[in-house]
Amino acid sequence: MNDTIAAVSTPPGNGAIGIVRLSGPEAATLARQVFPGGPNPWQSHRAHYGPITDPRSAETLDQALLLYMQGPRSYTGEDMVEFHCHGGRFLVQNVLQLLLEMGARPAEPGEFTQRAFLNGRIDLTQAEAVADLIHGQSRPGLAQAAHQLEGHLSEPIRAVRKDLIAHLATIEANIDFPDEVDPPDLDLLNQGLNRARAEIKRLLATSDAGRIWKQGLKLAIVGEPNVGKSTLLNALLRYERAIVSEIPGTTRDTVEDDYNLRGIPVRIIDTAGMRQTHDTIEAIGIERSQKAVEQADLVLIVAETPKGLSPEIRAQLPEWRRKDLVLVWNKSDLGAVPADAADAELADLPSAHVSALTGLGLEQLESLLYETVASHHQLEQNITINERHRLCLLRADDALFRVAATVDEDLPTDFMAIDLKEAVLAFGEVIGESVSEEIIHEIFHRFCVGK
Ligand SMILES: Nc1nc2c(ncn2[C@@H]2O[C@H](COP(=O)(O)OP(=O)(O)OP(=O)(O)O)[C@@H](O)[C@H]2O)c(=O)[nH]1
Ligand SMILES: [Mg+2]
Repeated sequence: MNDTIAAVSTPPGNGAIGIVRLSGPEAATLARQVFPGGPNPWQSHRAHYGPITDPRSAETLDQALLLYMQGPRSYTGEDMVEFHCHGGRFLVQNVLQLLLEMGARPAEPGEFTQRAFLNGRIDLTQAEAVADLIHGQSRPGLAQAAHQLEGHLSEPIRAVRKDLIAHLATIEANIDFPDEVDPPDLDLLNQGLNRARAEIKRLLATSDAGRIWKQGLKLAIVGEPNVGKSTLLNALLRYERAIVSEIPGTTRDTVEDDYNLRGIPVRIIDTAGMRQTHDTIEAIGIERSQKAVEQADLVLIVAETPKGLSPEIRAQLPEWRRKDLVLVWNKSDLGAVPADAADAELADLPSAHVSALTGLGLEQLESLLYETVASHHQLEQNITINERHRLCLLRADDALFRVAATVDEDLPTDFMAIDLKEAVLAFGEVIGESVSEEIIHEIFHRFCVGK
């Protein structure tokens, strides 16, 4: 962290403005070499206007705004300079190149945010929230990320961790100085363990919603050939994505697109109709249909009124029931009543009557899909945890379970100390208080360069 890093922070391509960033002890000195304008020294947190010039050739590259943010009151906590240039792809690359030639080092992906973390400006959950904000795909997902950036996920973690550290301190003091320090009050310890585990349980329950709002769901449309799967895909997407024809076996390969289900980002997958076939290519397509179901969170089985479900589809139902299933009776414009209306095997499945062709019942189907997801997942959450947090919390919970067992069995306090320490470490890993180099590297390398 002794060197000064530089990167283009706006996406590649031409745009209205392009931002080149510098951070580190030499940021101001380096910037001064290529931006002689404005007062010397620049005022912190003020914009200064002037030319960017190569000092060796006196060639002017651009007229730009320079923003100087003196550390520690900056994103990284170090001295930072941002050049707001005209947003030409080559132009910003030239400005970056000039700064590199003056002595800056190219920043690694996420290195600005990593420095913010290492300098204590933000904790690890806040750094992750920055990435979630950038990659956010839904309004609730963004709201959760913004909340997390404010530190609202760290708060309960810190509180529990602090409480456990206090218990650990008492136990260790008693181990080290048994004559001077009383043994721990086991009732108090048990209460602490219960509170911590209740908090873990509450946080774990939010991981599902976090995944859904931030990463989205996969939805597969399956069924026999010619029932109108591709027509339904097009109707949901509101454009002609897949080929539709009256010939059974039209869709050969899976067809995917992004679809917004009342705010939930959904990857929707239309599949080849399932039937017995001797056609090699169609058979490969049907295999892919099976894979799509396996990978989906939500499966839409399309059937045609009044034909009902074929034996091939029925045979798969027990396996498919492990997913969220919705039954769609299509072609309701033809006026027929579904043959399976009183079918006991299907009675419990949420179902909708639609005409993918005319759009009849489509809104009700979308409501049903949303409700099906909502009924199995607690979608309304201010704060959600991600997979990394989930694994840390599970580890903490295991350790606390062992502490409780040790207390129960009246075992020596040394045993309690070991597992309490493990729980404290796991909590610390969530917020980044105790975290390995590898994990830090892994988290920040998922960021863009320049962030
Ligand atoms: N009347 C009516 N016809 C429909 C409806 N939906 C689809 N069709 C027709 O049914 C035929 C098959 O539609 P597709 O969407 O290609 O069916 P598919 O399930 O994708 O078929 P495969 O790709 O072969 O598996 C086409 O002629 C559609 O116009 C509907 O709601 N009402
Ligand atoms: Mg099709």
